[in-house]
Amino acid sequence: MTNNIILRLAIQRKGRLSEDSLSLIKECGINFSSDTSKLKSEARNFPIEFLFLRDDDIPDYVADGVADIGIVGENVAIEKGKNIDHVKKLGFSKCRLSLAVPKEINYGGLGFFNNASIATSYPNILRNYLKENNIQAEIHEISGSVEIAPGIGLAAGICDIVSSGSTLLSNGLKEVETVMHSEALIIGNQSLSTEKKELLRKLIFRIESVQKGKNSKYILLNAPNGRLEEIVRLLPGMRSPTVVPLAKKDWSSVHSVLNEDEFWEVIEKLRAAGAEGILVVPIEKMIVWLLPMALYFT
Ligand code: PRT
Ligand code: ZN
Repeated sequence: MTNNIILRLAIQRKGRLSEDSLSLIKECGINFSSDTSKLKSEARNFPIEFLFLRDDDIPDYVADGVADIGIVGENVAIEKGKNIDHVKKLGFSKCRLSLAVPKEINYGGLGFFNNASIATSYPNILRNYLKENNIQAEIHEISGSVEIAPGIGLAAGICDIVSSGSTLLSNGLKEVETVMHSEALIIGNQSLSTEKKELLRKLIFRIESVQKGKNSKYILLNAPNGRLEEIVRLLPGMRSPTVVPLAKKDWSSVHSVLNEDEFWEVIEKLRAAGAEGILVVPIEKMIVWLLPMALYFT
């Protein structure tokens, strides 16, 4: 038992990470008040407390142990360079950190940035990237509205977060290099007690079950027994498909789980193999012990 031990999770108070972070926790069956105007909130049915903070402060709080874990963009986790564990990528708030230049520039490669100045809010990531690529550039650190820097003559280019690309476009810029890809990430304090690690393991187990469910579909179909072998071969299932006889002679019902990525391709093959009455049902949660999580906790 983990009596009175509470895991403290830092979540962005307001911004691009907040909503998806809160929904993910709720999908894990954890009930709490998501009123982020408060500083803290405690769950009613899981030993976890939420701290609502600015995303830039979260790596510090986690490194110092004020929070045990936090959800931030990988870009922030890496930029802050704190001693924290990167526990689990969450698959939302996907974006990239890119170099961009005015669209009229005839860009011929990274050499363009030699002896040029680049405006960014990510000086550490940019410095490493330039070093790895042997480029000598001057880094102008600015905290917001980076995209206006070339237009006002502050820098030749910028290094900033890009998602749809429309901010660059509306500021007359074009993306020329990707420095890193980023998504939301759970970070963790490096000296969590055994009890807190156990709570974190439980939380991640739930998160992975929700994510796996979202990426999978439950499929039911009818098949003539003569084609069963071929159809079963197309459906891996969690272990193997379930096959039950139909009331109609020489027919069976086959149930299985399909991954979203291979879904349409397999459906086509099933149809060609004689499957009929195919039903597809969403899966709320799928309980599987996944390897990356097992590795983190061993
Ligand atoms: O107030 P607080 O400090 O907590 O929040 P913030 O304003 O610093 O961060 P926020 O909420 O903007 O972003 C939080 C995290 O979301 C970032 O650290 C990224 O990991 C991730 N993320 C995903 C993004 C974007 N997409 C994004 N599009 N962060 C910022 N942007 C900005 C970008 O800076 C640029 O101004 O959106 C603009 C570009 O978007 P497009 O779609 O026009 O390309
Ligand atoms: Zn921020």
